[in-house]
Amino acid sequence: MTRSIAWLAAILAVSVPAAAASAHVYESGAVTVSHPWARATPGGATVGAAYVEISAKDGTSDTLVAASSPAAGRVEIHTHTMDDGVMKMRKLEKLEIPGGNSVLLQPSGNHIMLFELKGPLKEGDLLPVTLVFEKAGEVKIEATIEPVGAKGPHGTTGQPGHEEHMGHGQ
Ligand SMILES: [Cu+2]
Repeated sequence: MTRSIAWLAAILAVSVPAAAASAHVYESGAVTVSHPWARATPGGATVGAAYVEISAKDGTSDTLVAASSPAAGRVEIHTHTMDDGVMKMRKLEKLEIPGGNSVLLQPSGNHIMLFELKGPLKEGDLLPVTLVFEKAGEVKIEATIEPVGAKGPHGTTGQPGHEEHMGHGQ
């Protein structure tokens, strides 16, 4: 019940172009997922990546345990590690979200990896992704698809800030 209201609120929030910076935030249980975005994929690429900011309320914690998307055959939680000076991706079985903290998934860091894309991710589209948390359960989000080389959501150049960008225009 609470979750469906939050989901509805999120839909309403992203559908109002002039919405304030609080738009594009999804809440479930103690977990908040903010500013999901993905990079457009070039040509015939069949893999892509999506990024979000996840936080858990003070005094709680949760764990991201899985992800899926109707746009991809398989979705994994990934991290990057340096191995002899070479960046490598490694699958994570889970990603802890400590209470009172915010975990940022971003290029060159933790990310949501999409395999077997059913089509290219096109700039300006929305990519539906379902995140599964141990306690909060499923959180359905829609990632804005940013240009191929984007470093952050909505035309920012890095961290998804909370004040500096305008409405999301969806
Ligand atoms: Cu990856």
